[in-house]
Amino acid sequence: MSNKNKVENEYGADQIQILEGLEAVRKRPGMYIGTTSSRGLHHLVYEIVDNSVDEALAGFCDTIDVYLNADGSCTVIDNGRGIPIGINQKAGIPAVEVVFTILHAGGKFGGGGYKVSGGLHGVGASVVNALSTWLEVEIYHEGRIYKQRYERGKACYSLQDEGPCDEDKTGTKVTFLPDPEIFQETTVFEFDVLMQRLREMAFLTKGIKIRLTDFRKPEDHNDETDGEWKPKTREFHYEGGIKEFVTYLNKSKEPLYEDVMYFEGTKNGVYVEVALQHNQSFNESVYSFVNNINTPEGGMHLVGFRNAITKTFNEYARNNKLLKDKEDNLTGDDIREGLTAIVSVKIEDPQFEGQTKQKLGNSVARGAVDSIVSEQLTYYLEQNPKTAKDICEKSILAQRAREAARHARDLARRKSPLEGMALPGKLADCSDKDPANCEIYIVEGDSAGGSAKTARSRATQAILPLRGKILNVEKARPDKIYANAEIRAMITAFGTGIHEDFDISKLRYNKIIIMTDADVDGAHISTLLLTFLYRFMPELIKQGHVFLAQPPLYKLEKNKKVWYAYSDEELDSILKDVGRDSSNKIQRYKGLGEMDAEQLWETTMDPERRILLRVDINPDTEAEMDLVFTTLMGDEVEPRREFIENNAKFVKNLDI
Ligand code: TSJ
Repeated sequence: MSNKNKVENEYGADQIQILEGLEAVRKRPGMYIGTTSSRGLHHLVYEIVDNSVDEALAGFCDTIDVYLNADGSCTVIDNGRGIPIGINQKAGIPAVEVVFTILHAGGKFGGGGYKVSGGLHGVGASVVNALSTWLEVEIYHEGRIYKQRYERGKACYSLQDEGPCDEDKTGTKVTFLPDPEIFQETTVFEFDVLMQRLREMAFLTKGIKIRLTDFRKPEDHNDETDGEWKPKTREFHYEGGIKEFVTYLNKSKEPLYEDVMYFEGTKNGVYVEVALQHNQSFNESVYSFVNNINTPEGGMHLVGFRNAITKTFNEYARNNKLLKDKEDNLTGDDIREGLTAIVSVKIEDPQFEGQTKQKLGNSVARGAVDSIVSEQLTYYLEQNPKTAKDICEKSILAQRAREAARHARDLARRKSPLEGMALPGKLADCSDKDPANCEIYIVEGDSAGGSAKTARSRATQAILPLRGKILNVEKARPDKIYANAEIRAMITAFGTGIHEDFDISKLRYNKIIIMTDADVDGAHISTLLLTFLYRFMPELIKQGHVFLAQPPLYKLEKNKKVWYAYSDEELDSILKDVGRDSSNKIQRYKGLGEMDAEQLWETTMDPERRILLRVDINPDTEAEMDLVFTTLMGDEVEPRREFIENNAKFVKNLDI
């Protein structure tokens, strides 16, 4: 080693807690990364990038590059100080080797600033190393390059001085190849999945520049694309941070006022950032983060935020006579109607609670968010009376509509099958009483509904035909939504209730299957239905109960034999096999209605033969899913057109 004289940069040796060897990680990877599915695979990248983000938060790095390499490996490079290379006193090896080979509790080295990688991942670089076939690290420090390689967690050689580099170049480069022995489902990184999360990280860390570049060529590329192929690259850089995140989330909605409010401060060791803007819709889209990781179940920071805005707006409305003395206070729900907000806190030692360990438990965060938001929002409202009045007036309208909605909802609830009331008349229910065996097809149109009723397996398959246009819940007032017959039919049939009354244990069907025509109108109806489910019963989607049926696009007959094709590619390949000639009459299905009951059963409903797409939400980037639905269903036509043109992305969110 040629770096003996560079050991002055010693740090935190004793604070690294050596817990156990990397063998344990390989034996039980799920214990360390939650899952070895595609989600776990992508967490490896986030884990490495988190380290660079920490370096940026400490003020020493402003650019992070992520490469997806042609050999399936992933590279992360930053321009920070470089992982320290000095000998760690306790372990007797360079600090960088400690980072990669010893399972540590994370956290403490580095000192100063926040070690933000916590929460669900934040397991450390050693876990990534343990789960990689190989990993290489390069450190650029004082004009030299230091390198080490590991295989399945074990160092291949001790840290090497690889020679000179540019004097003022500093940073860390890590390249790793996920081990297929561990990630048996898939070891292929998805550009779009990484892009969403890296964009989110860039929003959450204002000023940082994060680039993602895909050097992988499409496997089945042909000669035409060969010559002009270029790596795909995206760059994310937001000086405004979460303020720009809110603008991004509201981009396909109509803002109620121009400004995005932004509040920031540190109290009792908690760094708090909040950005918010109301839009003309009726949905609440508030997303909370702790140390850059989203907290779908909220927790103390969210409680503090809600408390602060409820209190502050009521105070403002009273003081300015927007609420009369005899009128009721606005509720939190009233004020949050049409609110898009990001609540982001950074805290030294986050405690996660709840069933899925995603709910922030530190009560110090409640007080910090409450006091910073209350103080700065009060000041903002005083300085911006027009905006303040617009928000109060919208909330007062919401308050009035809430009464009407509650009335309508009570009616819907009383009709709930669980309270012994009738199921919707047009529902053809199944006879099996165990929900685990049961599924419900939501079918567009009476004629297709009729075929489906004939075709179905009566014991386990229920059919609910829906008539006419489905209400767009992105645009309608809550009272109108609850009064809608189709919506009420679905709510009563599913049995779970909605919003805060939602109870998954009352679900009457294990699978909810949306079956629409395989054309543009059918896709539109599917998205309307998905939007309803996402806004009213998101857990149904999150817990994997919602599916899209896949009716075939073509039927091909030749010599009394029949084939069905579910895509143009499939039709081509069938034609290749059976031969394309005048004796086959290809039929293109324009709608479900063109199929008789038997065909519908064979192609779309028979559990043995059908294809179902499971609708899924990436829990790592939930806020972005909100954007998918608002883009598809919102007021602005242009983003929707763009989105539908680019609809491969949407299909990516579906799993077979
Ligand atoms: F994951 C990882 F550990 F492998 C990793 C760490 C991967 C990548 C791409 C970058 C990093 C990383 C670590 N970037 N920057 C740092 N910085 C430090 O580790 C560091 C440097 C100096 C000091 C100091 O006190 O002088 C402290 C720290 C934590």
